[in-house]
Amino acid sequence: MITSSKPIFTRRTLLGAALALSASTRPALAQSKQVLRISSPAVPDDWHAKMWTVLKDNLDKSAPGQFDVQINLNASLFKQGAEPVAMARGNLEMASISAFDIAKIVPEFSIFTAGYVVRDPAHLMKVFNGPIGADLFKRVSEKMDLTVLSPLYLGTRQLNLREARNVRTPADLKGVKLRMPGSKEWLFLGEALGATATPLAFGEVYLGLKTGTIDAQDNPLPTVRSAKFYEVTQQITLTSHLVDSLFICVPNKLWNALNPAQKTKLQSAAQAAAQFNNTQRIKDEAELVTFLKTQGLSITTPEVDAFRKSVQTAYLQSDYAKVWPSGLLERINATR
Ligand code: KDO
Repeated sequence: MITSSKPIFTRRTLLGAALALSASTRPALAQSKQVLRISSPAVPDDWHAKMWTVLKDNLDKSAPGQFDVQINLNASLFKQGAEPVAMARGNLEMASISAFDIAKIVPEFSIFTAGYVVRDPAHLMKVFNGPIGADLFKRVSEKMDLTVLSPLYLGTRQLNLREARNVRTPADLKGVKLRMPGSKEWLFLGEALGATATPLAFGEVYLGLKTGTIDAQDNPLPTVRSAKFYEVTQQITLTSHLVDSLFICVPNKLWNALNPAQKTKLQSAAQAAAQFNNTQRIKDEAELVTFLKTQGLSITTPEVDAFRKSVQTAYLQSDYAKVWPSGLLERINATR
């Protein structure tokens, strides 16, 4: 019961009401901006984390006031690999999705999870920016409800061992606990390399190497640098087993709601981000062997042909290859 004779609307309540009013008008203003929540497991110092700022700056310039880009790194918003489901549920607007995560839903995509198929970054971009990419991205749209805005080069994956070891062929990795991201597609690659594949999220790899719960991990050299794996490992073995890719995606629902000018601007911002990442990453890959040597790591070159043979045989005999569309491997090989 109100017993006071004071007026109900004091200065404070008026101020409160004014604030509440401004808060209630805020969503309406925000609605005119398309929110783009981005989630990535990448560490801030990695090029494929920094590329999101390139995308944001690009959009702020080309479409001022139209997009609200929110960058979440270190898997702080969604755990690694959970991004496609988060986008399907409407909880995430943008991510760079791995071929391994796409292959879970679009099985023919597993051709890009197989080691020693893509030759180098130029081959990768030619394949995905040409008719092969167009066909496969159509499948991604149909089966995952995602629009691929741009492929990008994650780097060429190399072995990185906690302790120095003579690794010439896959047989030399027998019993080595090689950390791979946690899905059967990744584990298959680890086993094909001759190791005992052990699933672990990216964010736990540094500690795993430090404490010895894993013996090795595989990642491109720029990631070895940015995630500081060189601090807790002694050797890089240049197997170059996977020229790895990611795909910048948005949900179809979001894409279809944009007007044609916004579509063009969003796609070119994604392409600019990917281009920035690719350029920096390729430059880094050429220079990092020297850097890693100065950090005390030994860099060894194995019999790459022995690894290639083992990995290719494993894939060709697997169920993965059974769903590769007839002629696709040949078309990829013939892309120059
Ligand atoms: C990794 O976990 O080893 C991996 O390189 C897999 C990639 O698909 C990608 O998720 C990447 O991590 C992260 O973006 C962190 O660099």
